Amino acid sequence: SYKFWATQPVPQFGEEKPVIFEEGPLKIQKVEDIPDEPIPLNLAPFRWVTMDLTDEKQMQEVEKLLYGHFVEDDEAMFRFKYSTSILKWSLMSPGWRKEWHVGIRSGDTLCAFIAAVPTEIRIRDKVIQGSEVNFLCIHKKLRGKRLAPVLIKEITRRINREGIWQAIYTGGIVLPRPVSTCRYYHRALNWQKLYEVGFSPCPSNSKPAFQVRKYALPEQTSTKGLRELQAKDLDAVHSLLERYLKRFELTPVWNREEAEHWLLHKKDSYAEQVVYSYVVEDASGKITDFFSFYLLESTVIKHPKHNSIRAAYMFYYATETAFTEPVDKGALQKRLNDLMADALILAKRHNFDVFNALSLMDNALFLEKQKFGPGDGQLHYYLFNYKANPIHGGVDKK
Ligand code: YNC
Ligand code: MG
Repeated sequence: SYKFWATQPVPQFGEEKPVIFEEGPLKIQKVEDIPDEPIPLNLAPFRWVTMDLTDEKQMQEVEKLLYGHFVEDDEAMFRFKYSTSILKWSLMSPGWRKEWHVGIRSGDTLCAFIAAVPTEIRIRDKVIQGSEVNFLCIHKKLRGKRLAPVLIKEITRRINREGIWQAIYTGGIVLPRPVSTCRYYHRALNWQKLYEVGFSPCPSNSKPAFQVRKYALPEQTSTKGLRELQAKDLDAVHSLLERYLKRFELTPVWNREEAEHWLLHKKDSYAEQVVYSYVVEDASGKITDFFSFYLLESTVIKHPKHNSIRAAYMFYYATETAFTEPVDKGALQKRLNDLMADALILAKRHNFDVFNALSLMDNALFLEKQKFGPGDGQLHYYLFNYKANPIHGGVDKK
């Protein structure tokens, strides 16, 4: 019943048993066989455009389209609100190409968008030059017209023209065929507000005042040597993260420039801080741990008092505690809990309302203890043109 996805180089449902098979591309092509003209848009009055996100006006057009039409929850209470700062961070990462910021205009109005950035992806022992696709968005009045497959085919063409044949993407909906599925977890920082906007219900056996107390946090962090990430820490953090990510089966591979882009906040480049990163420096000056989270607001649709929720999303983290010989899982669990307890305090200090995390990496070791609760949402991970065995979110290899 997936008319479009049944025609694409992605694993189909029911095709293979969950057994070990050789992993790799599904379809091999050559750049010279990829059309150099856009996919026909047989739908007047629409036309393809390449969005120039270095032009503030065009950046704001993308922001506006997403502001009104991007991802909502099932009950249409909240909608992701991507600021121009977070769009710049997400879409202008090292190696970004203007041609991968694809729009459809009707007259002067931007009415659909899809985007990608290049990224190296490691799937178990193999590393591929790939792309990450996001921000697929069609104006609400143009839904159900089979425009999404056209956008997907056009961005595929533009990526293929650069000799890149694989992509990673995520979504809340089920498509052929997830390589992994994670659950969202939420930790209230400002419970009262989350209650008022209808995000956090009050359990029937509890009272608001009790819930507020349950989620209260200390004023001060407790990890000795904890401080904000600085440019001088990047080599150490890059190497620590690289080693830490080897513990997992599906990860990006960052060079030094990418580590800097994704982790270090640059005041002069962003109107608003997007990424918040912290390191632990021990008495000898060695970086032993780091963690990071980023800001993504959600619009509260139709609420008399609150316009938006400031959500912190757990990003990358790593700790030397993972590398003790012999492996000491208890010590790792304790260290991660100490670090994440401090991450919550820092997020609260920066006025975030909620801390979100997925059931991946080592998060299972701290989610419950740090009072995260499972949400309704799932996030499915997909690979385009790559056959891989299922990846079990959060299960570390060892
Ligand atoms: C989706 N999210 O199944 P079938 S996530 C992929 N990802 O095809 P129409 C999707 N495919 O089932 P509408 C999809 N949602 O017949 C729908 N589809 O095979 C498929 N929402 O097209 C769907 N953003 O145009 C069906 O649908 C076909 O008008 C139907 O538009 C869909 O960014 C959408 O949730 C999502 O703006 C654009 O509802 C619209 O409903 C919308 O009739 C709100 O389309 C915003 C929203 C999605 C966020 C995201 C990741 C996108 C990944 C796309 C796939 C990339 C593949 C790799 C390409 C590069 C390859 C290389 C190398
Ligand atoms: Mg459509």
